[in-house]
Amino acid sequence: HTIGLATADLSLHAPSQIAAAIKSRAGQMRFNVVISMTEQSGLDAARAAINSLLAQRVDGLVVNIPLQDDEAQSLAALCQDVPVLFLDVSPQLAANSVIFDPTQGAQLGVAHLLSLGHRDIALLAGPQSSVSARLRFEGWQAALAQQQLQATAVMEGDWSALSGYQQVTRLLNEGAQPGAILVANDQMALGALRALAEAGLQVPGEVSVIGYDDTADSACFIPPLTTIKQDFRALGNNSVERLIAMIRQPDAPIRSDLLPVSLVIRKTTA
Ligand code: IPT
Repeated sequence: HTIGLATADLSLHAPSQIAAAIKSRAGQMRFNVVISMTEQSGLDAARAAINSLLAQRVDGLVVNIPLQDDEAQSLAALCQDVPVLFLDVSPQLAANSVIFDPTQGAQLGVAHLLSLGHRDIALLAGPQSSVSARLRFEGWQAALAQQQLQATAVMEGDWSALSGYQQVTRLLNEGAQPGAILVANDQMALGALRALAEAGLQVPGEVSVIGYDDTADSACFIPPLTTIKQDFRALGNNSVERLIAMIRQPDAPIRSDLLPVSLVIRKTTA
């Protein structure tokens, strides 16, 4: 039996760790995994990836590509009788999905900074073409608004470390110096740490930084990164078990599972 994994760019840390976790759980359950990767965002690239997996006669599909609701619906229709499970869609979508709770993650980050007394908070969001990036960004803004606060600066990167470095360098060059930066993923936080170090700013003494993901390397950043942990191993286990259950019981009702995230406090916040 074979599972098809259609995935976002595996040069990014989160999708590659998710793919590793899926591969490892599938192996334990005696399923093969074939992978099709998209380098571009958008519906056409996702459709091509899924078509290539369907042509290989997979028994079910896991789709870890950011998709709008209408895009996910049309791809689910394309799969016809082959069960499909989405990992990067909105929790509102009526489709089979397993996703990390984006609202909880955003709230945990804001609450941590507020508890440390921060009020001057900048946001470094992920690419707004991605549903998860948007939900994290909106979650931050909602959590700040609850305390009658607004972000003092808003930046957007493309998930890469380099984009985090460039965005924060630009912010600092404009003369801004926020007390804290909420970053939508650990890779961009890595770039932000470099920008702050080059500007001679102490983390966390002068600027606090929170990441998002808790990828395997984040505990080894300088300083070790405080972040929102998405447990990729749990997602791998959960999604493989769900998909195999869907393969065995094709007419089970549609279900959207929300996985909790957690705050990991290390050395970049004070
Ligand atoms: C999401 C990561 O949090 C982010 O860092 C980036 O790698 C992105 O994937 C790539 O699409 S995790 C996803 C399951 C929402």
